[in-house]
Amino acid sequence: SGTREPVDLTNCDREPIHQLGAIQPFGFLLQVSSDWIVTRASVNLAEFLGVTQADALGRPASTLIMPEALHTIRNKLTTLRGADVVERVFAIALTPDQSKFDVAVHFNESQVIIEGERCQEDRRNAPSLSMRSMMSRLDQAETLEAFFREGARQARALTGFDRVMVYRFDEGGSGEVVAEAARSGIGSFLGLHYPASDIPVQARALYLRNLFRIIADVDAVPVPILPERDEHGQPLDLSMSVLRSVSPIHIEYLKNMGVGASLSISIVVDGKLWGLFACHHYEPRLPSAQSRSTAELFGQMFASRLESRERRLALDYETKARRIADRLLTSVADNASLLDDPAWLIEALADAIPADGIGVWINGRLALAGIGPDKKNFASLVRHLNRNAGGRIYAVDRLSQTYPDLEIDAVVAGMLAIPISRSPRDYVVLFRQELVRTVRWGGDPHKPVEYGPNGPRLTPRKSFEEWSELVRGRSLPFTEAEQRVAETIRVTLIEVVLRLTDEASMARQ
Ligand code: BLA
Repeated sequence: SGTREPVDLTNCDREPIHQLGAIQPFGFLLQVSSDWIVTRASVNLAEFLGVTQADALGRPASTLIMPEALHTIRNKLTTLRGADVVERVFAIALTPDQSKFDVAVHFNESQVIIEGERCQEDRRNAPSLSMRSMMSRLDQAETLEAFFREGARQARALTGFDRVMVYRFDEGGSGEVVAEAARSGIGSFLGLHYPASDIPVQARALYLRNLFRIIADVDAVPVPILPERDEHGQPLDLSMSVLRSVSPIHIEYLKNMGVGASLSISIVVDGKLWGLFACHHYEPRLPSAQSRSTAELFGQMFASRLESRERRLALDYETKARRIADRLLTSVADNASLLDDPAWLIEALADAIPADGIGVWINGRLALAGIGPDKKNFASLVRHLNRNAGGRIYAVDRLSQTYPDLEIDAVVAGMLAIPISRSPRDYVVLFRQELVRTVRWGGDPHKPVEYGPNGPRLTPRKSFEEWSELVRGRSLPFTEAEQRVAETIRVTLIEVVLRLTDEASMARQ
């Protein structure tokens, strides 16, 4: 509508993408009231049901869809009122000519949304993998990386898309391509990172409710649903719609990449949107409704497998970290001079808290391995820590922003300080390098791109560059689990250092 504020690159997280009032043309949409009178319809209705949108309004649905079919659809509905669930009926005849449709149906408050598309069961060329064998292949993957790779491969086998990526969100909503399965010769996005704005916040919220998104043809002309406003002046909420049309900004993004069709399947772990299977095809592509359902189910199974893997990994990590802390204690107790050997310490901690540098500061003496500030700047860092950290574990991922007066190499971006004496004086400090220097680049991120009407920003390549700018001077954050482990190590080291100081002072007496 003309009253809407135009969407551009600065306000796209406010675009009401669930209320665009249109669908993609590969199906029709009907909204009916609780007494099954048509209250809205897509203007392409006649192509599917032989009745125009204008004629359909105000008529009982049973005059458009055969009563037996309507009965089947209605039966599906009774069980799911109120829930965010879409039910499906495959290969059902809706009209007397007996042509088959795949139908999706869901409640929108008291109204019912019916979406239909022509059944394409004859084109079912997807290999008939059983869910069970797919899961067992996933379970055989030994590492998380192998698990993601296998997931991407299977999602590709199910959808037939040219490129399938496993895209993982981080805390702030930016993300990384952590696995990829692709037709050969189309380059790779593996390892690339993108800013949060590429999948704006309302889209991420929507994908948590509606787990499957198909954009079948980027050149498709959206089909309006009329009337646009109901009698209360409200637009239609298409959040749970299968056919929902697409934001022009996102269409632009896909076109700038040369993509013809896009599909994404949500990966929900512990109730949060962990990531997506993001799939591209370089031609238009519409998998059958049946295989889309299978792919959606696969996404859910994958996510539940991932959830238990992550739990197990967290447990393993804590156990391993406790062992490392124990080993550290025994080694240092046997040989106190090990504390003067930061290279040994960084190695000993590598599996628990990976870092690119370590500084051990005891009695004003500095031993440094890997990256980190020089003695003078280390001393002023220690003064800051003495003032602010209060004897506790302290982590930052933007060192130069936190302490602008330090003169340190921009490569040193993250710090985890572990106070190791009762009086805040001695420290073990771990350092991490700037994130943009540690990312693996898949393909060539500087490859030239074509620009569209919305400018050069709207491609993954350009977005990667923007992401790189966003994270300049930042490291991978030290996680909560890592900080808990650091606390265990702190307690261990305090004992050791205390004993060493006692021994030293006794020796002096
Ligand atoms: C949606 N953006 C998406 C989706 C993905 C991406 C996967 C889900 C829909 C789909 O499957 O196509 C982003 N796609 C990526 C990324 C890669 C990829 C990062 O292949 C990396 C390889 N997008 C922008 C900007 C805006 C924007 C600047 O880059 C807004 C100004 C909007 N993206 C946008 C919107 C959607 C979206 C509105 C929702 C589309 C919808 O479901 O209607």
